[in-house]
Amino acid sequence: MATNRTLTIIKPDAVSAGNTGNIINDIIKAGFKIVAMKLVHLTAEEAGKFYEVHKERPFYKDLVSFMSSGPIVPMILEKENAVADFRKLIGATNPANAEEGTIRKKYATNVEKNAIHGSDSDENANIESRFFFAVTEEV
Ligand code: IDP
Ligand code: MG
Repeated sequence: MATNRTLTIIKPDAVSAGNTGNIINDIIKAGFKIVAMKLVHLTAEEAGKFYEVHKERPFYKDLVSFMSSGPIVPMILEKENAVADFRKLIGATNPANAEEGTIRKKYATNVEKNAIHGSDSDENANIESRFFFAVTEEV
């Protein structure tokens, strides 16, 4: 079942570099509507919980430290085919492999500090939206 919402996070590297406004502009220009948004600074424990699926990966510890290093901007976005279309808009995990014009190509520094998160499935869009927001309906 395809839903029309996804969860994104503008990551600490992009927020601290002053790219929040430009990234939000790209998201809106691509046809996404912002349904919820806030600025929050996660503790290491909270960041660890958000990325729990990656806890066996070699980069987990660094990722948790990076994601709790400064403020981030999570948002729930709405658009037809939101999850897949948003993954396309942000580009590959490693900006070196990201297509021209994608958010990661434009704003990411490297495979870890890659500017932005996008849910990888409708199920995770729901779980991740509930992590940050008091969502009462199916995302
Ligand atoms: P995704 O964000 O494109 O879905 P995932 O594989 O789910 O990529 O990884 C989650 C996050 O972990 C990435 O966005 C990136 O910040 C970080 N990451 C992924 N692979 C590596 C790596 O090989 N080295 C360091 N950090 C990584
Ligand atoms: Mg992922």
